[in-house]
Amino acid sequence: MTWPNDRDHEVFNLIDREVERQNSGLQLIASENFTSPAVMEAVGSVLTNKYSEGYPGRRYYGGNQVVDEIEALAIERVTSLFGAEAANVQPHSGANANVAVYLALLQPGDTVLGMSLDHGGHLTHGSPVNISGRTYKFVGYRVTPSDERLDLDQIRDLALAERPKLIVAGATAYPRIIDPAPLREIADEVGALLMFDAAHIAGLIAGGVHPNPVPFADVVTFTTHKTLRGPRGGCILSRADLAASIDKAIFPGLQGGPLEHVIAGKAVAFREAADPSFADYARRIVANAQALAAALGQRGFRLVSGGTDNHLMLVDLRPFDAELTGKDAQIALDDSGITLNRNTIPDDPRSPFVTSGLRLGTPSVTTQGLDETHMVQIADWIERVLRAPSDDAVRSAVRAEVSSLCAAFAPYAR
Ligand code: DSN
Repeated sequence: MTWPNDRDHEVFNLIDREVERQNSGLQLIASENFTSPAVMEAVGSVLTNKYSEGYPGRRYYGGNQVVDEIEALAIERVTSLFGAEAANVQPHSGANANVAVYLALLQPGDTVLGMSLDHGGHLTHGSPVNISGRTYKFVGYRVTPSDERLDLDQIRDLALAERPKLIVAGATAYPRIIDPAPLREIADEVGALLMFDAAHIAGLIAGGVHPNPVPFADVVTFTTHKTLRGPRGGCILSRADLAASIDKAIFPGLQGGPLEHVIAGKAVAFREAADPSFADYARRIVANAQALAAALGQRGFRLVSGGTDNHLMLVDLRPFDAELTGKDAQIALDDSGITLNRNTIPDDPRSPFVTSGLRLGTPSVTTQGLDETHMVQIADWIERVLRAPSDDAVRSAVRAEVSSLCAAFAPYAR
């Protein structure tokens, strides 16, 4: 064997440090989770060695007998999990999944309706700095100033005025249920296709706590690593008659060789999500988010839209401390062992780099077994740190307490 036999301490010591960071701090980034050892075993397998451009049964390279079975299994599992007619499991990411759908269904310059990024959408829902906004004419819908929720009348009026070819539903920073049924009605009324980007809530849908958009949307995209708890990657579900165009858009349109090791990880995750215990996990994610939101509300933080129906919440820091920015709050909490991200709130007067808000999510802490009483404890820690954001003594005291709780619930063996 020609492999070097000395261990690469530089890289593996860094990975050990990251295991320690994930084990000893609270991970409250709404789009993250702890994936299972079985998923990681698949992703770390020899499948990484294989080129398999094409699709099962029609590849451009030899030696794909096993890979074909793996990819076919992933497709079978995900279509059965969500009740979809067709699936493409090759997107390397959610962004690639979305862009491939546009490539399949649109022509440059076509009009699309999507949720504005600064109100909770995603870069690929038409941001001017993203390929989506540079290629297509995206028109953004927003939450209302009064209740900070989506307003179906506004979306319908916009659809009637703009006559989009596609309506994109879904969000990355919206704490409420998005009901796909009325969006289907609006799409039908204006003759548009409907794409539902379920990246954040795929696990809540699989667990049965949020409505499944598959019966309503022409296409559903999602990532596999957020609430769904699989490996980092994307997936597209569609009506059978759109499948060939979507397959062509992913390969050869946008990507080259698929990551079959990740596709194997996706297959493992789809099986885990079909287990009855996953429904309980999804229910507990939402219960924890609601407990955390309520506890933060009691401590002077304002919850955008008043609370949450899903795995995340957006906190407006201004009523708690008008001078405290999202950026400074994120840094102070990170230094206290509490990891989350700053986020704009609707109509934020500060820039997206600074922000007046924080986004918090409960998929990871729920995976490690924390419950509603722990959420109250977490809200206490957040309040303590943010009352004195530059106080080193407070930060180190909270960091020690966080670490002691996490030691009892470490997601990965040390
Ligand atoms: N970066 C993801 C998130 O945090 O929501 C979206 O792509």
